[in-house]
Amino acid sequence: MGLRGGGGWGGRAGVPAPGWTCLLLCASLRSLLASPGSEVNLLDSRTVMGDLGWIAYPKNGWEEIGEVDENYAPIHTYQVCKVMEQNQNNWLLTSWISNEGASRIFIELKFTLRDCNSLPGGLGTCKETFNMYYFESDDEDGRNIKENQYIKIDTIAADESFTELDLGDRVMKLNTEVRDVGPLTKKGFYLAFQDVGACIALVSVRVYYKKCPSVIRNLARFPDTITGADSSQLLEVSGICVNHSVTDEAPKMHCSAEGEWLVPIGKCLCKAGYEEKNNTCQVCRPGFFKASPHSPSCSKCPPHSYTLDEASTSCLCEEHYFRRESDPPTMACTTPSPVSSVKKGKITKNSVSLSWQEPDRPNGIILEYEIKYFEKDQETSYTIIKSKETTITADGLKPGSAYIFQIRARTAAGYGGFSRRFEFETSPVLAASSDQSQIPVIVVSVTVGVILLAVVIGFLLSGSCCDHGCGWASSLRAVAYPSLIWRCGYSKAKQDPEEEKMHFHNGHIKLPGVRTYIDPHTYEDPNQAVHEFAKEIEASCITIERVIGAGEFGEVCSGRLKLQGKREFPVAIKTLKVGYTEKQRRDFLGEASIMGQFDHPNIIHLEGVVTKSKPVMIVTEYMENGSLDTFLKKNDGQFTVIQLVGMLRGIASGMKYLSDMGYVHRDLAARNILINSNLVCKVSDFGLSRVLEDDPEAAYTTRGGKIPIRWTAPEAIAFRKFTSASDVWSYGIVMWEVMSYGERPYWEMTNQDVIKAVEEGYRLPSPMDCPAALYQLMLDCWQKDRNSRPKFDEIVSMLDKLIRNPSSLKTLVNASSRVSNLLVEHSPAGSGAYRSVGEWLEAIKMGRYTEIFMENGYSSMDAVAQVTLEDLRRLGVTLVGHQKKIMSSLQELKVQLVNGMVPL
Ligand code: ACK
Repeated sequence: MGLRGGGGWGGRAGVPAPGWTCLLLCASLRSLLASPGSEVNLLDSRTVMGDLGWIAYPKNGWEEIGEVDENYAPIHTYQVCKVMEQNQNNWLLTSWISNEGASRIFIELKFTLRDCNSLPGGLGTCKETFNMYYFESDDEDGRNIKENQYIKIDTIAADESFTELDLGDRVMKLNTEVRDVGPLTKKGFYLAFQDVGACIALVSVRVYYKKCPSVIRNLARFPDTITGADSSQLLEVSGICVNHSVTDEAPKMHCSAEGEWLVPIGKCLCKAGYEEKNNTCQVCRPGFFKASPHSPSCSKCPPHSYTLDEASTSCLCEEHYFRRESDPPTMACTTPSPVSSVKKGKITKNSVSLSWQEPDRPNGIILEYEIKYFEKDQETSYTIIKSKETTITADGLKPGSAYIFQIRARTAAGYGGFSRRFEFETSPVLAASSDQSQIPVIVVSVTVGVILLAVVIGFLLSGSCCDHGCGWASSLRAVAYPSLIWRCGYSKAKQDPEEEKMHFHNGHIKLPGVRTYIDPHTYEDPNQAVHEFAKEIEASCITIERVIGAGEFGEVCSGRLKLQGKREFPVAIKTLKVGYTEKQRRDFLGEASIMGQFDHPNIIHLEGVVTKSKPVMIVTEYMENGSLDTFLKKNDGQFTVIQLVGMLRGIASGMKYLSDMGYVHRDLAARNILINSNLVCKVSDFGLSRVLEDDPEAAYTTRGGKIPIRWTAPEAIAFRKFTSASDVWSYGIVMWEVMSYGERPYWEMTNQDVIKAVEEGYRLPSPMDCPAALYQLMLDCWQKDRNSRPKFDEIVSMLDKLIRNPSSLKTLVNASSRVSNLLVEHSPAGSGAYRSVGEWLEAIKMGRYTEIFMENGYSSMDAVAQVTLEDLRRLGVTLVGHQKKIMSSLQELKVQLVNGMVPL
């Protein structure tokens, strides 16, 4: 690569030799042009092909080097080097730059600066900094304003200056500095660079703003969003559901000042007839259906049903196959073997008695029969009777008339087909007899009796419900045909509409809209519970890739699941080790029976179970970052407070769902939260026994139960009072774990000491750098009186409020009160004098920087006391979390120094 064109600083006495800018530019210039996705350039001097239009004042100050690169594209480098002359004041003004609506802009300067020490004789006047200014203006008219009207942005110093020796070695030291300006209130601005006697080459100037780029998250589209004016501002942005999707919970995200999307809340779901694929909703193909937005994907039509249309929400039964209206669309259409042999019994002139045999091979228990009859050739007007018996008497018929009868059976799979038609004739009218004169009396008495009986049964049933009883009652009440209404004394209008809507499930009343958790223990057969709540997956659909951990019952693996008609996707697979006992199998699958009842973005999602082959497996969604405690420890100090609050919000939202379902977790702890690659946290670990056999943290209490003491509310430890309020206590401990990046609650105190300290009113101190509002929330969760603790919905709203208003998170628990609250005596940074810088850094878990501190002259605590944030950045401590940790520990040390505690 070579450069053509002018020689830059060539020929001037006492200034560095020419050519170094050129060397530098050749190496890197065009490769630097790409800017990160969330940054939008307003100006990049390296990409401007023509004249930049910048003005130097005075004219002999800054000058442009007229160089071009190998493509003859100009390289706009400005230089000035009046290091030998007194009183320099050289200005370089840019042309007007539109801010394109952004209220906070960033300026990235790339420059080189000559080390004054290396300049013979220039030391007296030579400078090693220059100044950057801006002036806001709605248009180009602002160009002629005076320099003193410009507002200073900063003094720019070089991290790396160079000497002639460097030049000889051809080592170029390009400095990059970024500054930001905001809030801007006009349409644009000018920048100015003031030199006061340095030797500088300004190689490039890039001005940009940041935006959160348009994304689709949780099926909601979030538009390109320019970041806010304030460096800590989070903009709440509402998402719009993608095509063919509907809102589940209003989707929102927060655009941070850094252009990152944070804290996704809510989601859209593909509407019925559509399924999610690659962030879009794709239509269900013919032969497939999806009944509700909450179903995860299109499913193949169940046996004996079909659909020829796209976007089907249910499938139609094939001819002669049936499904009850109340059956879910996932249920197969079936046909019981029809009733075949129907025999007539007693026949009078007004009635026909019939009896029949139960079908040979009914597809399930026959719940009832439906008998349809009508006068021959009068099919449009018919009567239906429902009966649990295999006999009926149809009365109220016309004498001497032919009637057609058809009978069908109903099983759990629905109605079968009607039997063939059977024809019977009532007796003809004979001459009046004394017998006949009594008929009306008998009819009336029988009728009154039936009415009374039905009313009494109805009354009893409305008071007490059991599975069998209500099934019987609803079938009795479902009869709405005139003949039977009259006979039974029931009319649909008189029924209690609530009762009619009631569904019973294994003895549990399920009210519409309120789903409650069903304890699999209530099932006599636990296998039934598993299959009720978990899909059976064929082992051949699963590819196990690697072991990722050990569970109580066997290994936990990662792998892939390929279901028919779906793309393969990653899953976690819990296996049941060989040689298990029946109880172990039951307990193992119990977790799936529980998990399978939940459907929430912050609860680990069950894909299904493998029970028909070995090993028995539980397959769940895969969470890339594993368990939260390990993840936080690995990434100590690396997240913004908002990111941490986002994690806490997710966990609280999952817990709110569980408590709404009536499920008490009992082992809520960061180790039982999983986190995925989007930092979404999900509650997991739903062991059936709930005596926490598998939790290494669980210890036996005096009452014999095994309880994870450090996470458990006092009333649950003392008298096993586990409630959603005790889960709230545990949630407070999880908050503490998250804010302290996976620190162990109560450190190395023994369980007995923890129980004692908590009983005596001591509480964990605030984690370092913890926003006061969050610590207050932790203390609220740890109220002794469980009724005074906040509920999970209140916690979710409180965290939402904090996320919406991040400035409320700026007030931190201050160092001294943090220590004075420390009733359990522990604070790495406050635990006394440190003998060395290394010891101090180790104590605050920043040991990795010891070498850098020592190399840069911070070898004593005395020297460390002088460290500023700027120094930290210079030392290469670039992670904001680490900077904060070090600075706040220093602050604390200084407070103690003032109190004469720590000899710095
Ligand atoms: O911290 P980890 O990597 O996350 O180690 C444990 C290990 O298995 C034993 O429980 C990991 N693990 C459990 N469930 C999942 C899951 N659904 N996705 C990813 N990792 C999981 C857990």
